[in-house]
Amino acid sequence: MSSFKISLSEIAERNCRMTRLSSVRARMQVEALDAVIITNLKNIYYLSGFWGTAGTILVTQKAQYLLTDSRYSIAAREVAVDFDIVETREAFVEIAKLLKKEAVSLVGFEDGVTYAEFQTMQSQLAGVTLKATTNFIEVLRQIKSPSEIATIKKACAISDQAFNDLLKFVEPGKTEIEIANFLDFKMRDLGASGISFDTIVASGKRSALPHGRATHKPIDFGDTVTVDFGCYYDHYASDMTRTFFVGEASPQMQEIYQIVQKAQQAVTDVSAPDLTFGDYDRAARDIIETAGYGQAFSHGIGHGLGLDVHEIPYFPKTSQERLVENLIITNEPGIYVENLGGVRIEDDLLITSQGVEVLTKAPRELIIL
Ligand SMILES: [Mn+2]
Repeated sequence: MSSFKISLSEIAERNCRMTRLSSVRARMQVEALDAVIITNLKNIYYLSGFWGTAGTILVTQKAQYLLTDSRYSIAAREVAVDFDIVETREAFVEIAKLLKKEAVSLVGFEDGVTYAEFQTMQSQLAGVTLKATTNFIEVLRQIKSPSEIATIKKACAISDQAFNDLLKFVEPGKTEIEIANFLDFKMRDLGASGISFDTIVASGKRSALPHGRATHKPIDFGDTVTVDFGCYYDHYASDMTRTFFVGEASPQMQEIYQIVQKAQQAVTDVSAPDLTFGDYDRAARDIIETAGYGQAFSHGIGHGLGLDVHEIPYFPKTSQERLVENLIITNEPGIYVENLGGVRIEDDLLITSQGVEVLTKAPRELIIL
C-alpha cells in the first residue's frame, strides 16, 4: 500500500463501490451471464465514480474495465481506482478482445442502448451471445448509501431555500417564465450544478395541467400557482412541488388544497418499511376518492429519486412489493380540474428503520401571497 493519505470518506466511498461490483457479479451469476456491458453514463458513475459523456464498463467475474477516450482517461484513472482503464475511441473493439481473452460467451447489455449502438455491438462482438437486461444496475440504485442520502439532502435543502425565496419574489404581473427562471437561477446560486428537469410553473386555469410548461402568461390576482422543480447537487436530484395562491383563493380551490394536503400527509404518515407499494398509493387515493375527486387524481403517487429525477421504484396500485429502509421516493398526490385549476404537493421521502424522514421541508400549509 502506498503511503499517500486517503480520507475516511474516500475509503467509505471505495468500499461502497466494491460492494456494488459484488452485487453486479451476484446478479450476473443469477442470470448466468459471464460478463455485463454497462453503457448508461449514470450507471457508470454509480459503479466507478467516473462522470463523463463517453464511457463503457465491462464487468466479468474476474475483472472490471472502464473504457473511455483520451479526453477522459486521466480523470478516469484518478477516480475509478479499482478499474482497469482502457483508452480507446472504439470501446466494442477493445471489449471483443477482452472477452476473447477471458473466454466469455454470454454477455448482458443494457436495454436502454440506442439501435445504432446495438448494431455496433452485434457486429463487433460477433463471437459472443448478447442478452438484453432491464434495470440491471437501476435495481441496485434504489437503495441509497449514507453518502448518497447526504447528497440528496443537500439537493433538497437547495430547493427548499429557492422556494422560500420565491415567495418573496412572486407578485401579480410576473410571468410564469420569470418565476421558473428565478427558481433555476436561485438553485444554481445556492450551489446546484443545474436543474433536474425543466421547471414547471402553471398558473390560473393552467394549474389544471399536471405538467404545464412555464409560459409568458403573467400571474393574475386570484391565481393558483403550481411550481414543480428540482436541482442536481453533486449528480443527485431533488424534486419538489408546491401550490400557492396570489391575492385570494376561491372556496373550491381552498377545499381542493385541503384535500390534497390531507392526502399527502396521510402518505407520509403511513410510510415505513414493509408498507406495500399499493398501500403507499392507496393512502392518498382513498382520501381523494372519498372527497369526490378520484378521477381528478390522474397520475401515480410518486417515484424513486437519485441520480435520475425519475427512477425505479414506481408504485402501481396493485403492487405487493414493499418499502424498505433507505429508499428515497416522492410523495406527490394532486387534483386537477379543467377550466378551474389544480393543486399538487410533492415531497421527497427517505424511508428509515423507524419510518420516514421528509427531506423537502418547505411549507405545505395553504399560502395566499
Ligand atoms: Mn416528481
